[in-house]
Amino acid sequence: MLRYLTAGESHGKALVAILEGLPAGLRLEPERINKELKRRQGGLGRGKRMQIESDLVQILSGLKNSITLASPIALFIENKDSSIEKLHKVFSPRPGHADLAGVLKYGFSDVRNVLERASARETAARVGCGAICKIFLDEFKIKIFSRVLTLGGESDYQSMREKIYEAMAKKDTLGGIFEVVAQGAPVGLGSYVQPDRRLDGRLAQAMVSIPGIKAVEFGLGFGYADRFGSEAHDPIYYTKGKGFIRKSNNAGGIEGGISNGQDIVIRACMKPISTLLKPLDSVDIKTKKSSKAAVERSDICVVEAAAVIAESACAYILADAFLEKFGSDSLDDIKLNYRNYLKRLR
Ligand code: EPS
Repeated sequence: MLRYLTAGESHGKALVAILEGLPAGLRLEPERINKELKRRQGGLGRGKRMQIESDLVQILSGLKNSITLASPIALFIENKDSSIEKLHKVFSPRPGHADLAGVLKYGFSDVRNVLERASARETAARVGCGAICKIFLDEFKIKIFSRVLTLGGESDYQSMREKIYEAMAKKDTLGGIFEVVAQGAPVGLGSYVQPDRRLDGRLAQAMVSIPGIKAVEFGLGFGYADRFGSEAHDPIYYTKGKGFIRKSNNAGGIEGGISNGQDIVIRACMKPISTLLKPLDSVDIKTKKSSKAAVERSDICVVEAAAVIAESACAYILADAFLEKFGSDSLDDIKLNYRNYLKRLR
């Protein structure tokens, strides 16, 4: 139902996105999108680039009087640092980045041709689209939150801060684990009937497509591996007022690729940023001689930002699955369909 494309290089003129498939009749104000863009720019361990950029969106199409027309929505986010034409060439690929695989794949002689688009700056455009999906989901009281669980192996705020300072002092970087929770999603989003319709599969793809994400789990996740089935699954009960209920949520809100009405709980692991101020061994792609990897201005840790991006990724997938189930042309029609569905469930 929904689709989006983004374009833009990290130090190009701007980031743009086209989001298509939203129904007519939804009120969109840029302030709400800007709030999400700002959240993405923050967090412990952000580098100097975020002092330069203050991402603000312009909505170029798809609206009249701030209301969606069901036509494609085009977003534009300007880069303050748009120095792409003046930036120096890069010859030593960074281990962990797209640099080496990218130059070999596309036949480039300058790693910059890869890193400009592979940069996580692209995620500003994605968050723009995700913010709009959040606004849509709000109409149905579906809310998405996130929190950082660990950072460099530490789990309380003070230790996380100290670990970041330690990484800074050592000229190193850090990753971590975050959790995204979607509350209020109805039973019935996604399907088991085809592999590509499974909601968890779709969410996993969206999570792992965020730069730096190396693992994802739902509910109990890897914890399922060492439990008996009797300890792992969520027993089903029924009460007249509430209908079918569970007293646990090990499934993380998804069974058989379908949302089951419980909170959808996703956790993801982000690797440490691959630009190191004390660089790892690499090879100069021109001379083929040993060298140290390129050092670019970078962040120390972006796990908090990744959690915000993951909220957006989750919002996009849930909005897509919602439109698939309840129609996608007019917000009023979708609301009627949704009310009817809830009535049938009761
Ligand atoms: C990034 C390198 C840094 C990050 C950037 C991702 O940019 P710069 O090289 O301009 O300092 O700050 O992230 C963003 C710009 C952003 O908006 O998140 C990289 O190489 O991936």
